[in-house]
Amino acid sequence: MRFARSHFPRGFTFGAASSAYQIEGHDAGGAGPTHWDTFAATPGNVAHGHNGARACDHYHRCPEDLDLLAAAGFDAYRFSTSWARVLPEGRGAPNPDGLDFYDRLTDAICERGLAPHVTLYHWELPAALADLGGWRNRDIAGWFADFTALVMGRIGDRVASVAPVNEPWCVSWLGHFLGQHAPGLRDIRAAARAMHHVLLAHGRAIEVMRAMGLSNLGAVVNQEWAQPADDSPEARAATDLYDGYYNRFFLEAMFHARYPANVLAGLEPHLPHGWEEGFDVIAAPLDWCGVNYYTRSIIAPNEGPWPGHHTIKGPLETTAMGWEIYPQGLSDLLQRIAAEYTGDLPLVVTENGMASDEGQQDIGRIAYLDAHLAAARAALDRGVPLAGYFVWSLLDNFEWACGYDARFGLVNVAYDTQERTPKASYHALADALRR
Ligand code: IFM
Repeated sequence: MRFARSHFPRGFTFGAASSAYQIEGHDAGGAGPTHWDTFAATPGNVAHGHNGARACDHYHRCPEDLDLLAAAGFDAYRFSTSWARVLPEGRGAPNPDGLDFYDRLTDAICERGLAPHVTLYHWELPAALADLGGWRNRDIAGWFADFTALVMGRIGDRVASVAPVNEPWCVSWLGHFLGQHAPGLRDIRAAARAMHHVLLAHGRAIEVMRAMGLSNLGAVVNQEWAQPADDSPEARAATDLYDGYYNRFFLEAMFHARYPANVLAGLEPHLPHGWEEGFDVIAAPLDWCGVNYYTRSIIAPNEGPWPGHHTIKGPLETTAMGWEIYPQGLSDLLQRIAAEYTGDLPLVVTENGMASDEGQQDIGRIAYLDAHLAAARAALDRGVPLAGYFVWSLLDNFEWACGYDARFGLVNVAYDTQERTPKASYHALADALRR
C-alpha cells in the first residue's frame, strides 16, 4: 500500500464504519421487529433468504471487534443506533437493554481511545412504524425526533459527531422506487414522499440535538459520479436528471433550501401537500457533511416513463458488487460538493470500500483503498476541506439484498463460528496508519 498516514494533515481522522442491523445480531437484546425483517422474510428479496437475526453477533462480541479497530491504529469508529433496539415499537416504552447496549458500546469505544461517530438511522425501521406508512407518513419526522432525543439523552455526552440518517437516497429511492431495499416498494408517489419526509426527519433531529446543546452535527449522503453514455443531448439530460435525484436532491435541500428544478419537473405532482414549507426545518445549519462513495454510473436515455433512463455497464474493472472502480469520481465529487454546497464546512468520506471474493489475500481491496485514499489526498490538494476518511467496513457483514454473500470487511467473519480473521487489507492499512 502506497498510502501512509503522514501523507495527510495532522488531525485528519481515519476510521472504519459499520451499521447496527448489518452486524449486531438483531435477535439479541430485546429489539423489536423491523421492516428489514419483513423484507428479508419475503421470498426473492434477499439472497438465500438471509437476514440480520445473528449477523456478526457484535451485540455480544463488540469488545473483541473494538480491539481489532484499535489494534489497527484507527482513530475513530462510525456506528449506528438501531431504532427498534431502543424502541421496539418505534415509539412509547424504551427497551432498557437497548439503551444500555449503546451506552456500553460508547464507553468501550472511548476506553480504547477511539472517537465515537454516530449515525442515528441506518435503515432498520421498526415494523410498527412501517405499519403506519413508515417514511410515507409525515409523522415520522416527529417519531424520529423523539427517538433522537432518547438516544442522545443517553450517549450524547460522549459522541464526537452525529448524523441523523445514513444515505437518504437509499432510504427513499432504493427502498420505495427501485424496490431493492425495504420496504420493497416500486411506487413513484411513495418515493417522493419518502424523499421529502426523510429530509424533514433529518432536520427535526438536528433541531432536537441543537436544543440539547450537542455539537458537530452533520449529514451523510451517498454519491455516485454520473456520466453520460454518449455525447447526445438526450444522454446528457438523462445524466443530469440521474445526478439530480441521486446526488443533488438531498444536498440542495439541506444546503440551499430547495429541490433541483429538473427533479421537481417529474417529482412535484407526487410530493406531499405543503412540501414547499418544509425547508426551514430541512436546511437547519450543519457542522460537516459526510460523503459515502463507491462507484460511478453510466446513464443512457430510454422511452420509459419519468425519469426515462437506465444505467449501462461500463468498461472499467468492477468489484464483487459489479460496481466499476473509479477513484477519480471521489475527488471530483468532493470538489464539487465543496464548491457548490458546503463551502468551508469540513467534508468527511464516511464510507468507502469494496466487496471482494478474494478471501484473506484481498489484494484487490488493498489496491481499491490505496487508489481512493490517493483520490482523497488529491481533493485536499485541490483545496477541499476534507477532515476524515472511514473505510466500509471493519467486518464482513449483512450486505442487505446480497445477504452475507458480499464481503466488504477488512476482517473475515466465519459466520458459522463467528471467528474473526484479519485479511491482508487490514494488515496493510494498519501498517500504513503507523507510517
Ligand atoms: O453496506 C452498505 C452500507 O449499509 C451503506 N452504504 C453502502 C454499503 C455497501 O453497499
